[in-house]
Amino acid sequence: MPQATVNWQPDWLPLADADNLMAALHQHTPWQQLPISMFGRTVMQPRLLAWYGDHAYTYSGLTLSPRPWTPELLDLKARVEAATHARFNTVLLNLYRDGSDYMGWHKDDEAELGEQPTIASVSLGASRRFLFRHTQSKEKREFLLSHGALLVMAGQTQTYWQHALPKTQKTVGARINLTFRWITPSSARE
Ligand SMILES: O=C(O)CCC(=O)C(=O)O
Ligand SMILES: [Mn+2]
Repeated sequence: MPQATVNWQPDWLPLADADNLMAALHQHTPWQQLPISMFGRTVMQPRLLAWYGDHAYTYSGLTLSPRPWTPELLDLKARVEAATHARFNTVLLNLYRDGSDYMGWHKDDEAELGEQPTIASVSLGASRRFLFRHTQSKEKREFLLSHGALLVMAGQTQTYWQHALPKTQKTVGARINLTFRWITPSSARE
């Protein structure tokens, strides 16, 4: 991909580990559905989420306090750090309950992520299509994110490409996605 650094490992997590993690996270995570303001209107997000780690997360005027790391998430963080040679201090969990839950086109370019963030995404459960679209050329790329896949976005990816997880008409079960991020709180930035 031009002007991007993307690494896709479809069978990254061993199947038994992926199965155990999917079951545990699906059942035990305190999932929340939050409102988002779009074009001056407030609607519910088409997915559930949970936020863990060392720093709060601010988006669309909402600040989410972090939940403390769990043993499962710390273990997964260590494995993701070993695979990517990067460090992470927070993780966003998204639960797509079925094919009608989705995430629209966006960049992960919030100020607290800094310039050229490395974001590591682990997928569990139902396979879903993940799309990239170049902001200028409109060129598209597609990856299938299946149970146990690791997708790493780094370098200039968030500057030049948007990404999305589209709805699907197919009958699909639940999918959980975890994006590990390094957040620098605003108080620590100049
Ligand atoms: O569910 C996914 O694979 C993508 C999630 C995402 O882009 C995000 O949380 O910012
Ligand atoms: Mn994103």
